[in-house]
Amino acid sequence: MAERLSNKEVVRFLNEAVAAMEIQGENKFSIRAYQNAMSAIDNLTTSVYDLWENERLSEIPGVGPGLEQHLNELFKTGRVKEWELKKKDLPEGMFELLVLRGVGAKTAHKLAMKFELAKREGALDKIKEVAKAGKIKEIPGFGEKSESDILESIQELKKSKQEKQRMLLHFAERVSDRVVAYLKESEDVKDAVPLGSLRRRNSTVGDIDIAVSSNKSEKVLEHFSKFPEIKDVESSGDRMSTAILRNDVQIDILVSDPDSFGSLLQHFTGSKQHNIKLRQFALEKGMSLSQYGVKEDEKLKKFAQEEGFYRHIGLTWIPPEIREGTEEIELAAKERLPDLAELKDIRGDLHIHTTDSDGVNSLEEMVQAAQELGYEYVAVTDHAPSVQNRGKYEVLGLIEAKRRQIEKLNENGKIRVLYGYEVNILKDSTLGMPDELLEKLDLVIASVHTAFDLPRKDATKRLLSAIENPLVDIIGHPTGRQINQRSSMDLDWEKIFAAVQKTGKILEINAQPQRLDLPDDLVKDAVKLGIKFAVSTDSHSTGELNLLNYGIDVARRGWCTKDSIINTLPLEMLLKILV
Ligand code: DGT
Ligand code: CA
Ligand code: CA
Ligand code: ZN
Repeated sequence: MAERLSNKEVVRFLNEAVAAMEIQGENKFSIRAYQNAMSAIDNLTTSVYDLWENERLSEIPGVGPGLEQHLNELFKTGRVKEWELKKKDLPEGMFELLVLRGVGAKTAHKLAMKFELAKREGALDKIKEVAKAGKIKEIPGFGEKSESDILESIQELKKSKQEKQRMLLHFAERVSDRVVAYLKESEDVKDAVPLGSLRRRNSTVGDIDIAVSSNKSEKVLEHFSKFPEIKDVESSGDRMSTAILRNDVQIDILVSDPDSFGSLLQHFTGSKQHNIKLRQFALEKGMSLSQYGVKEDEKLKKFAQEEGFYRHIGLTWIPPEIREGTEEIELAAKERLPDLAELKDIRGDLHIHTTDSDGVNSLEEMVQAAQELGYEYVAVTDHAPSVQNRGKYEVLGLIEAKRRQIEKLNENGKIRVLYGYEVNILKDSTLGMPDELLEKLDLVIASVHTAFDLPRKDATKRLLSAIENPLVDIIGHPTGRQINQRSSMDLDWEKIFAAVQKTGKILEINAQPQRLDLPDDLVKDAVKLGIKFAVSTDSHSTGELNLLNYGIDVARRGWCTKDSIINTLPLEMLLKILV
C-alpha cells in the first residue's frame, strides 16, 4: 500500500502528466479534461484520498472513468505507468521547474533541454545559478524580465516553504461548516459557532476556532475527537481541544456552559487588538474581562449572550467584522456605530461573464440565474472583443447584434439586463476598446489583466488615465491581487482616491474569494472620503453568483453602509449614476 497522498501531491502528479502531454503534443481535449480535474481537486476542501477510499472519485467534476482508473493506480501503488511512459523521453529536471510561477510545460522543457537537467535533484539550484549568472536572458524567447521573474519565484518558493499559508475565507468556511454540522449531531451540543478570524470574516484564516455551548464538556470533546477528518489531536484539556485535520487545517474547539456562552463568544472572536482595547476600556470602569465574564468587586457576572456582555460594560453590540481595534469601541460607547451594509440590501450584480468571453454559461442562463436570486438588475460584462484582432467594423456589428439580443431579453424578462464590457487597461495606459464603441454601452468596467508589476509611478498613471476617461464607470478589481498568488499592484492610493473622488468613479469590491479586491483596509480609507463601491461577483458561471456575500464581508470590514454601495440602489437611481 502506498502512502496517503495529499490533494496537493495529487495535483502535482496531474500537473506533471499534463505537462508531459503538452510537450508530446497530445490531444487538446484530453489535456483539457485533466486540467479540469486538476483544478477541481485543487479546490476540494475534503481529501481526494478519502474520496477514493470511499469509492467516490467519480463525484469530482472532470474525473471520468479513464482518469479514475489512473488515480486508482496512483493511490494503490504510488505511481501511474501510463504517466511515466509519457514522461520517459523528457528530461526529468523539467518537472521540478513546473512549481515556479509563470513557468509552464514549454518553458520548463526549453530550460531543461538547454541546461541539461536530466535529474530532478538539483534542477532548481542549477536554474537559480544560471539565472544569477545572467544566462537565461540570452536564450531566444527569454529576456531580462523572465530571468528576474524566475529568480524571484525561486526565492518565494523557499519563503512559502517556511511560512504556512493562510486559507481563503471561502475554504475555511466550508471546512468549518462540516465540523459544526458534525458537532451538532451530538445531543450534548446546544450550539456551535465559528469564532476568531472566521467570524470576523477576515479574507484569510489561520486556524479555525469553534465555540460549543454545552453542560457536558467532556462528552463534547470526546465526540469531537471522533470527527472522521481528524488526522491528529494535538492537545486536549477540560474545555478545549486542538486537532489537525487530514487537509492540515487546525481546529480549536472551546466549550462553555450555556450560561457563559456569550462571554466565550466575545473573548475568542477577538481580534486580539480589539480585546486589548476593550479590556483597557473596562478597566477604567473598574471591571476586568475574561472568557468567563465580567468581574467587578471580586464578583463574576456571566453572560449567555454577547449583547449582554457589551451592554454591561457600557457599549452597544459591535459587529464582529469591525472588531479590529480601530475606533469601534469609542463609537459603540457613543452609540454611533454605522449601520453596516448587508447582503439583503443588494439589488443586482454588476460584473458577470458569459460564453461570449470566458464564462461557462450562456447570457440567457446567467440572466435567468440572476433573476432567480431575486435581483432587480444584472450587468452583463464580458471581456470586450478585441478591436485589434477583429477590426472596428466587425466589433461594431457584434455590439449592435448583442444590443438587440439584450433588448429582447428586457422585453420579456422581470429583471433588467444592462449591457457592458470589462475593458482592459493596457500597459500603455490606453483602454482595449476605443471611446466611440464604449459610448454604445450601458456600463464600462475598466480592469488591469496584464503587467501587474509596473513601478509605482507607471502603475498609478495607468489607473489614473482609466479613472479620468468619462466613459468608464467602474474600476474592476483595483489592486489586481490574487491572495497567496500575486501581490497588489504598487499604487499611490492617495492620488487614486483623489481622482476617484473628483470624477465620481466607482471602485469595485470583487467578491471572488481569491481576489476580494478592493481589500478591506483600502475600502475603509475610501469610505471616509465618500467614495462609492460596486460589490460584484465577477461570476464566470451561474453558481458563482452566490459568492456575493464574500464581497459584502469585505464591505462590512471596510465600514460600508448601504449608502456607499451603488448596487443597493433601485434601478432608476442606479441608471442616473451610470450615465
Ligand atoms: P487567525 O487564526 O490567525 O486567522 O486569527 P484569529 O483572530 O482567529 O486568532 P487566534 O485563532 O489566534 O485566536 C482567536 C481569538 O481568540 C483571537 O482573535 C483573540 C482571542 N484570544 C483570546 N485570548 C487569546 C490569547 O491568549 N492569544 C491569542 N492569540 N488570542 C487570544
Ligand atoms: Ca483562528
Ligand atoms: Ca486558534
Ligand atoms: Zn477581470
